[in-house]
Amino acid sequence: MLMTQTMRWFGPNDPVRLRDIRQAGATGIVTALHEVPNGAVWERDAIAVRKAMIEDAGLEWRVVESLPVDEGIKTRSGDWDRLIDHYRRSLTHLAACGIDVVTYNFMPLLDWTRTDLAWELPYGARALRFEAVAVAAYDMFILKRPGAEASYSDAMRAAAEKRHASMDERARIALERTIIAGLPGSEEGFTSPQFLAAIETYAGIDAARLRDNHVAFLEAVCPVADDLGIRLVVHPDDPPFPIFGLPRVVSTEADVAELFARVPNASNGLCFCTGSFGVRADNDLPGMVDRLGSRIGFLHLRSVEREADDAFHEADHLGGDAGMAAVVAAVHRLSTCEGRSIPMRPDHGHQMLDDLNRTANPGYSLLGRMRGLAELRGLERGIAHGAAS
Ligand code: DNO
Ligand code: MN
Repeated sequence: MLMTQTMRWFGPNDPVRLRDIRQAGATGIVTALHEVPNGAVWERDAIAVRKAMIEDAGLEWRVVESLPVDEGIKTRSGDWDRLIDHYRRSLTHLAACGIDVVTYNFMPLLDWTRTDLAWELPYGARALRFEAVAVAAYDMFILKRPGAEASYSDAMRAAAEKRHASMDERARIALERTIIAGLPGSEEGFTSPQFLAAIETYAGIDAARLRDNHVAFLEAVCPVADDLGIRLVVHPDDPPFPIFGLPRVVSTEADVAELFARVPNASNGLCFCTGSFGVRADNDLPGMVDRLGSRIGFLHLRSVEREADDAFHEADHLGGDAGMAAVVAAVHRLSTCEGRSIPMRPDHGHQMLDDLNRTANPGYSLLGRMRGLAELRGLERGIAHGAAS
């Protein structure tokens, strides 16, 4: 069984059009009702209209990414019951429209985080990059988060101070925006004062408490998802370690194994994102595919290259540190064994060729993702052929 090739589409406002995605060779679309505010119900009619738009372009709405989990659920505060009721209703409406894979994440406040959206590669394409020292510089000297110093080693503090001193006002504002204004697909964006206030809402929520809140969410929605035949797949933390003193609890194999042990429902699944897990050298990616197997309902395939000092940049899909051939071989074993075609997307791609002169969502321009998809497709075909001959 080969993977189902999909691409993310941000809806009618995405400069990348459905017909472009079709030409790239994908058959499936991954999208969300991005216009619906966090915590509100996705109405059945709105889902059906978006689905028809996708089908008119000859594609299938294969996966939802994301059905946002409101901060009130993550902090388990305020109108938790009402938010859970909304989540269940949205799932019911999605199932009624025939959509059965729903992605979410449980990262406090920030979704995926980068510090540079246009980092030039030696051959002229541009990549997304994360540098912990830039985050520390922003945290201590621009955001001025109370107690921030305690989050960093002496060496990191010194490097961050130097980095901050080397930036002019424009660079500081650009860094602030890159980190907290909200990358594509993020559910929220902040200004620095808003971000400081939001961090306060996590006072007293440590990793253990966040895990409990995650379990409480799953215990409330998984029985409904089980009945509906929906797989809820959690996207791992990106990057897979705490930032801004906020806990992150979906970063390692042990984290997700614990989640599946505590909530064994069939609907409790994983979006296996190689670019997120792969930032940590201690995550054994092919081994995770082997061991987490049936829990994996969706694949994000891309690679990162780890640099010194907790920095990384997004590498070519078959390059970098992911070891993509071994990952895809493990996926092939899994799908062959279970007889199911797992949806995948090339996750992000480099900005390259004509896309360097076009505006698109960072990480989500067409040509780099098309290149990634083509390489992954070829890799999988080769592996399938080798396995069959
Ligand atoms: C970034 C994405 C994430 C992902 C969410 C899922 O490119 O992988 O924003 O969609 O974390 O909820
Ligand atoms: Mn991902």
